[in-house]
Amino acid sequence: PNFDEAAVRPAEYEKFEHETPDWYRDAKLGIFTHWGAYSVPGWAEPIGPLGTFEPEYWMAHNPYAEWYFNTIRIEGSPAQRHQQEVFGGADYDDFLDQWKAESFDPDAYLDVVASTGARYFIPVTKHHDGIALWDAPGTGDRNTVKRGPKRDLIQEFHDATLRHGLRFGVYYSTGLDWWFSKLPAITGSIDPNYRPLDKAYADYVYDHTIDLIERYQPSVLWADIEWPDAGKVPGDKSLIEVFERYYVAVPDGVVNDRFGSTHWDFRTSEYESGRAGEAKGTWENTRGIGFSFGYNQLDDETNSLSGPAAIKHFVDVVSRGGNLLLNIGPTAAGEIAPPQRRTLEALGAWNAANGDGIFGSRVLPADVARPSDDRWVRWTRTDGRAHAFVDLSETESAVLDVTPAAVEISGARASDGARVGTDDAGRVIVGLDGSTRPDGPVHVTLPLR
Ligand code: FUL
Repeated sequence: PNFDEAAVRPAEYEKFEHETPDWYRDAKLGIFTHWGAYSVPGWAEPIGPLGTFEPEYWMAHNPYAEWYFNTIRIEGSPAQRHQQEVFGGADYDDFLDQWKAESFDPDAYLDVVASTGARYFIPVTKHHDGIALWDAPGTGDRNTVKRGPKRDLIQEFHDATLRHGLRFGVYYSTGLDWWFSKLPAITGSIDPNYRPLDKAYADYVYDHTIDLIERYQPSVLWADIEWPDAGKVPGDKSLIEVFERYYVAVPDGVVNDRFGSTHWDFRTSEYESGRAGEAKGTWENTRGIGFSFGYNQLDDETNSLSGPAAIKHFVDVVSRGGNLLLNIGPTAAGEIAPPQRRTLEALGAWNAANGDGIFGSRVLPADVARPSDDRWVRWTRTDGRAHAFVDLSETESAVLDVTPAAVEISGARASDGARVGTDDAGRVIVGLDGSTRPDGPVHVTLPLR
């Protein structure tokens, strides 16, 4: 969820305003990873996407498997019954010890990530369950170095990410920590009663964030559910100091909008939630391949993005000036389940062929060409060229709504399997070239005048 737009930003944060670095605007695709003790039960009801349910219903039937520790504490929830039937109502922390990460090879994992064409990778370093994936200060033995996998998973992800030539970022749950705070389960909207706002928690989050910055110099700081209120105001261990130190350590780093109404380099939307903010400035949409971020054994082809659907979602986001942070939820062993793997492979194959019209692109102004949903068409712009992406999976051809004077129609080129030409009325038509349907939108390039 996003922060309250109406809140006023304290003046101390104004000094952080600056242009978003080009690397982030050019990157377009990031890969997220939610991996934790919750990946052991790996169970949630795949009811649908965030942003389409009332909060009370959402929480009792939460499709986010990484929320398992919350959902099983809601009386009468199907997850609570599941926890009773399958695990005899055992403690959540037993999952930390059962989590072995036995098949996890960070380089093999980053091979998959890099093959999608993604330019940055962001693992969860601590989710709302409070378990750190590195030896975080003050966590005692409740981290993956001391228990469960017995590995510094963030260091391993970090090193493999850099070896693969990608930017490394971190997700850290600033706003919720169900271990530190011992607050009751969240049954409706995440109002401040459910969030630890006190100075002790603010200091804890500060120490963790500074430790992440010092150890891993992350190019992205991805907070969630706000910075604790007591740490937002000037003083010892404040968020102001975090930003000061962060931009010194990582001058071209970026931070998301989930610290609160303080400062951000980019806004976030999540599935269908917060999409109104996509119209403004730099933004990133995030979602899982299914309806969960953490691995959910009940997510399958019927409720997950197919390869072509993921490609269309990605192209749609890029055409409107956004980045996509697409999530992988590996199994507790550290494997990527086949429905997710197939989607990532399809996205990667399509990007390898068509990415020249995607990565580094910008929004094409509407006076040059217009998108369409009837016959699905999206546009981008790179140096001197307009790019149309046309879904021909259910139709033989589509008309491009392009201003003739703005492009050189005679210079139009279509990707393999498609052809482009004009009809008697001078309209630009894209059609299939032969009978095989491509695994994603076809790509037409038009020189800009
Ligand atoms: C949300 C969290 O509550 C989800 O579990 C997930 O981490 C998503 C990216 O952000 O706010």
